[in-house]
Amino acid sequence: MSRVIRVGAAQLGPLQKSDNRKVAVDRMVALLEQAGREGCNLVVYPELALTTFFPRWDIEDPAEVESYFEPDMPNAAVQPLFDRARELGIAFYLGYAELAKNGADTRHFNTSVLVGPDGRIIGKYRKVHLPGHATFDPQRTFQHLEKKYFEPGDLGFPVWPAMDGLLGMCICNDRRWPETYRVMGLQGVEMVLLGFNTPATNSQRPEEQDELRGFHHELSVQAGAYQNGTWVVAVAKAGEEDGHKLLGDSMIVSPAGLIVARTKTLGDELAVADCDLDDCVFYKETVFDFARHRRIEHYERITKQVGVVRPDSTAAV
Ligand code: CDT
Repeated sequence: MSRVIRVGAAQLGPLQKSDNRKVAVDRMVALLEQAGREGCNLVVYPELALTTFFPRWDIEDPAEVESYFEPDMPNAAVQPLFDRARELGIAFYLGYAELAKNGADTRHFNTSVLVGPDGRIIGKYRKVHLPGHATFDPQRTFQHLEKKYFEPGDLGFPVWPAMDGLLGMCICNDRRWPETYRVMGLQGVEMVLLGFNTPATNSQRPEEQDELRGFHHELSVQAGAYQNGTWVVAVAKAGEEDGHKLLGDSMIVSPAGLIVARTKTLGDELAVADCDLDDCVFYKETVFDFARHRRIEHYERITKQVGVVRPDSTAAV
């Protein structure tokens, strides 16, 4: 039985503050149509795909903050995407800002869903590694207030049986953390789907520009793929949003850690690759056969300790 998934990495160009959900959804449906013509079974969209990357602003009006969040998924604005994907029989990953309601209690997450070819939500992931800060930082050239607008995800890093394989999700900054991939790797993940919005400059180090930012992006994704013997599909919202530049370089990375397809522009663009899930097997059964080679007796610090604890320099040797 062939386990090839034809994946479309559906990069979105910029979404301005003035763009409503319909602008985003129309563009996503256009990419979906192209993916259908190219025979894709799975389409991956970016993080926070329905709006501009609002955490770059310190928004004070609670109503304006709430306007970026989705209380329901799907909802009327995104229903055309769900409907068309179901008609075409295409599964998809979608990132959005989630308003989770439990009675009067409301919680805010940076979320993604995996939607099956039948239009049903197979799985939900809430971003664990929130970058940035929680209050206005005057030292930065622009803000990155994810810690103000979202709480850390509470669902862990599950892996779902889907499309004859095991699929996992993460979001943007999660890709920089080896733990993200390893926790999914330990569940046998064969394809990690991830959307991102990565500023093209470092707000705390303006001389750090696209080239190094792009290198760190590729380094993190390629290492995560190889070290866990898994495909990784990383998809950007790219280009200039209200004067703020975001990286492009959406890519599909093989379990060998190789980039097999990538976008070339900073606009709406589809990069397609045939991803054979059986390509994971060699790595999972040899160099990264976890059961044979991992030495968990030496890994205790990874779950017991958050920050760095240096050896006490005054201790006797
Ligand atoms: N959206 C998001 O998570 N962006 C972060 C910026 C961090 S700057 C190193 C990212 O990892 O791309």
